[in-house]
Amino acid sequence: MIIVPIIIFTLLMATRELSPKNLGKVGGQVILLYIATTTVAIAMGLGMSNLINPGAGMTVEQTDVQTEQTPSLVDQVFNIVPENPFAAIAEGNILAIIFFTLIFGLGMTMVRAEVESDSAVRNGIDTIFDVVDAGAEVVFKIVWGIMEFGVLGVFALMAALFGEVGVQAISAYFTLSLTLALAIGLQISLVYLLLIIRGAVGASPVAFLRGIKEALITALSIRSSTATLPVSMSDADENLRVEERVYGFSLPLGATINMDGTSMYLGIVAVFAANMVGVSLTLVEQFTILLTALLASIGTAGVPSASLVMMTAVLTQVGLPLEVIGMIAGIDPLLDRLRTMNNIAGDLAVTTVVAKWNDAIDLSSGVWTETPVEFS
Ligand code: DAS
Repeated sequence: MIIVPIIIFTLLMATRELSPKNLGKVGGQVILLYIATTTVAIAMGLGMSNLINPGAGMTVEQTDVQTEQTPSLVDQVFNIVPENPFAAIAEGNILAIIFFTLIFGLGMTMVRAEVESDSAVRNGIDTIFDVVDAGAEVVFKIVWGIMEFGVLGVFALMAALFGEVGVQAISAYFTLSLTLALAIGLQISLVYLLLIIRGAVGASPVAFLRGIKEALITALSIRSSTATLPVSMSDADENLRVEERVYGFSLPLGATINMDGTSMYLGIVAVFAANMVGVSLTLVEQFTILLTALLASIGTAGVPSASLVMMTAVLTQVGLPLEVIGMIAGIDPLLDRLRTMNNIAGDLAVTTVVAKWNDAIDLSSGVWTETPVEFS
């Protein structure tokens, strides 16, 4: 019920941050790197899933697995552009809805930047964005209501699952958690620490970790990127010595649209759901999952368990049963902490390298000069 409103309101809200005025050189670098690290994260998650195969061997019979042949890769890409956006909404064509919403939102920010400040058009666009912000609040309220009562449903689904497949469910939850933890470990160590901090910035990955420690601990404990933002910004300013002209744009944007841990999880759960219903995903379907997870993660809110909501978009796109969301919701508070920590680490790693490229970081002060005592 809530998938389409969530996508439309949260994505339009996210595009408000992408106004052309801050899409200068720094903004462009930040957004391109956010898209790149998120794409790698999803590929890392899918790769790890194909290795570990979470949920395999625990086949539960499902009634609504849509067996219709997924369109070819070329058709999938062409189908992203809807012939009729309203028909796409009516049909629940998630990728097309996401695409049109992003284009419409970017159109609004571009028109807003071009017209006079007091023109009726600009006021109209501000009104639309205000309505969208209010709409997003209403939709989140509905989601929380669903999740409040959904706890009973989660209990029932997990009880039924354990009743149906017995202790195999425990191994399924274990492999799901292991897949996510390993993918996050690789993303943080290889992509952020080795490639970005050591490679592109030429600084000590250990110093970087010391510098963002508070933000990571906050993310682990409150599972909300948005609520961690003040800590991320103070770490960037005081420890990483990044100038505000970079982190003042990159971190609020990152908390809104850059969620590497979340997007990776969306891909992993899609493979988990496919394994649970005995469906093997073709490469085209996995590419569709990557694309949907990338676009859906842009719209995911930085609040606790936001993935569970956006997961509906990814599973719907590839015709997998939504029941799996209820089955894994019980362990989500644990996995959400890891995802949120990854989301924050990704925002700060990209912020650091963009600051380096724009001479907006002082690598001769803050954590960069302290000898890492506990790691020596
Ligand atoms: N808890 C979300 C966040 O704040 C992440 C998620 O649900 O995946 O980033």
